[in-house]
Amino acid sequence: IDNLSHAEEKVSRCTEELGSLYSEMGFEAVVSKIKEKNEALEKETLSIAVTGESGTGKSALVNAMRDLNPGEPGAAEEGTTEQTMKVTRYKHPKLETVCFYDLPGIGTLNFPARDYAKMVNLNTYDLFIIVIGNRFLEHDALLIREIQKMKKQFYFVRSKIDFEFNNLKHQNRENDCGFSSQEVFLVSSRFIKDLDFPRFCDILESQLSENKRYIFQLSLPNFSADVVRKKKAILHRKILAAAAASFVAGASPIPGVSIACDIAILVKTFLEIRKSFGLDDDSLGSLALKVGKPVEVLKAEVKNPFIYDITETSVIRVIAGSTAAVAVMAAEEAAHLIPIVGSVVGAPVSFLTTYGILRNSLDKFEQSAVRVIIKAFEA
Ligand SMILES: Nc1nc2c(ncn2[C@@H]2O[C@H](COP(=O)(O)OP(=O)(O)O)[C@@H](O)[C@H]2O)c(=O)[nH]1
Ligand SMILES: [Mg+2]
Repeated sequence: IDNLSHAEEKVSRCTEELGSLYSEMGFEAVVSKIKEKNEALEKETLSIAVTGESGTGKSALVNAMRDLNPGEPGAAEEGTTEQTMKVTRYKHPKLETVCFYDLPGIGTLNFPARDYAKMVNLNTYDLFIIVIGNRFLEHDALLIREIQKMKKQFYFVRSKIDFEFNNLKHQNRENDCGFSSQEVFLVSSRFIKDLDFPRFCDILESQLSENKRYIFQLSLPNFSADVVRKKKAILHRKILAAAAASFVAGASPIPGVSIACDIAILVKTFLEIRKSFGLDDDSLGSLALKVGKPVEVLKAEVKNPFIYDITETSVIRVIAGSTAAVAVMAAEEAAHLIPIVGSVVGAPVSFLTTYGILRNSLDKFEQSAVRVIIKAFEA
């Protein structure tokens, strides 16, 4: 199943592999394996703590990492000088198992260093981002000591680089806090595709466990073709899960198309793919605002009209249009599969059709997503 998650797998190749999995374990076993993996992925949580002095850009960074512009619904308020007095949670707008936490400063009157770990439940976070200003503070060192006791990962980020670029030219990038082996990532929450932000994400994800890595990748703003490619690999798993769900639902043939698959599952999965690739209206509007371009300019890069019109009717049209490729493949595969599966003759067809239709469209969605990004970020 892991082998199947490669983004570039072809449909035929994939069904071939499924076929062999299938003959070893039986189709029901394959389906429950796919379901089990998908449920684990959907249940997985990622908790990212962000801490640092007031004014260093924490709120802006939490917004940027959740792909929210300042002032958008759900965005953290920027520019408040008030110290955070409690842990504040910010959910990711598209993935609610991914949360950011703005932690209050350590060593303050309300949060003495020795009680801090307990008071903010330090052991519940997966990783820590310490946003530093132009100097390293004793508070940061105190916090790191606590994080190290918990054997958790922490990262230094210096933000607002676009703003402070001129000052920074006269400084060096080393920090002077006794943690000089640790890199300080230079980022700007206004220009996330630039400076160290992409590399920061790469390093961060490389240190996460498998499912946490997947949801982190899915949660990222679409700022590069590389991000889109990673999302595609995860969406491929979602497609397998949709096919498994279609099998379990025991989809019956669609009138007029004469192939079996569950339209509701297809619609839901297409919408999920569109959203993950940032091709829905909200995402495009938000991206347009971020890069200061008219949304129509970005929309014009989406060449496939189906992407803007995902309904039961249009999905049936897609199925009808792709019956030549998909249904033939599905029927051929079914011919191999029927002797193995025995009585549930209709079901594997619905699995293969669902898989085939979604998999065929995934490339088109990806191409549009990449075109939009190129357009959005071109000078
Ligand atoms: N130009 C620019 N301004 C930023 C950036 N990050 C934050 N700011 C601004 O700097 C101020 C402080 O940022 P904020 O995120 O509220 O800092 P916090 O107190 O650490 O949460 C706000 O006015 C932000 O809009 C950035 O990357 N670039
Ligand atoms: Mg703040």
